[in-house]
Amino acid sequence: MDLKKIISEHETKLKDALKSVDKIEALQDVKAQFVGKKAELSKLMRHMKDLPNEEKPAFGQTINEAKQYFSSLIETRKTEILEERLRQKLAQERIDVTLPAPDFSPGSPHLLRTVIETVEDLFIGMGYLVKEGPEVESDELNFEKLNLPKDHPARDMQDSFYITDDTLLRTHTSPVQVRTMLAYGGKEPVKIICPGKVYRRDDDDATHSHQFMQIEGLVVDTDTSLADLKGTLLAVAQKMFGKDRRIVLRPSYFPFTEPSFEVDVTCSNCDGAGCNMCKQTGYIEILGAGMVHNNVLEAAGYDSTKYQGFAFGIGVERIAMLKYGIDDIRHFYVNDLRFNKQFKGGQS
Ligand code: 2NM
Repeated sequence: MDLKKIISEHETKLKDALKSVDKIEALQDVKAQFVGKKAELSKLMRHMKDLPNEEKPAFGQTINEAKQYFSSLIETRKTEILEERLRQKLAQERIDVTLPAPDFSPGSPHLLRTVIETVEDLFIGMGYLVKEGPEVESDELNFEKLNLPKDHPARDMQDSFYITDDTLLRTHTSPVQVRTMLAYGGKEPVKIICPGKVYRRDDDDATHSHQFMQIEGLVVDTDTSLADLKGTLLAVAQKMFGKDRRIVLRPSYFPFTEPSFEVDVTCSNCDGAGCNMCKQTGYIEILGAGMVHNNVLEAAGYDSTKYQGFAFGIGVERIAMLKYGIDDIRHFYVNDLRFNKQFKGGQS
């Protein structure tokens, strides 16, 4: 038996096989075929027993060396295949940084959020704190402590969503102000605004919604006057509608303030002269306000002989509609992106 010749024949076959293999899985088969237990080379070992003793070591060594050599050929091919696979993967995953960026359609804040934040910024700048509270409120905090006892006719003004006999969806954010006054224990001055969602039983139409946003403000201190209220409201009007605006206070009625006012701002379109936008009046109503009723101060633990307060309530939708020329309050709630996207943080 010419062992060298047999090995050399296997070597040629192995090299041919390796040339045609380009998958790791197929390489496993080649490995089994040429160096595994069932490989031809391994079978040659059986002839060892027929050889004279002195030839046995050399015979075995030759076969083992051949196997090692074959294994190294297979390993080399394996490395080549893996490198080729990696090359292909990298080529496929190559990122073309010169491609135009996809339109990822960034979101924008809701217009009501923008208006609330604009008003918050103004008041934070004047030293106010922003306070929030629950939307489900007690009758006690939503009405009773705001000078609206159970039989008060003004409760009809705000038909509300009751959950139980004494819990309801808040009809204004005033209960947050009551909570704050109570928490201050009738001792500390109060200077807060309370933005948030409120609910009133109403038939929805272009100017009414059963759910809307409000920002209420409250200042309580020992030297608070109507002049402070008026200056504060002028700052709001000018922040929202331009620095040339003026305001007038018209007498009105709210159960929680005395005196109470409706506040009008000079029309930003005609500056008070009268035009279509202001229905020829020169003024547009923007909010309600007043000096906090003594009953409200007392119910919240403040001595009304020492403390006075002013308060106001702003309808966020109304301000947004006036400022941005929006004709239907329902636009704010239906989430039609064609509407929402027109206001990128207030820049329309
Ligand atoms: C308004 C108008 C007038 C108001 C009163 C209070 C409180 F809690 F201090 F009594 N908060 N907000 C108030 C006063 C709200 O909205 C049109």
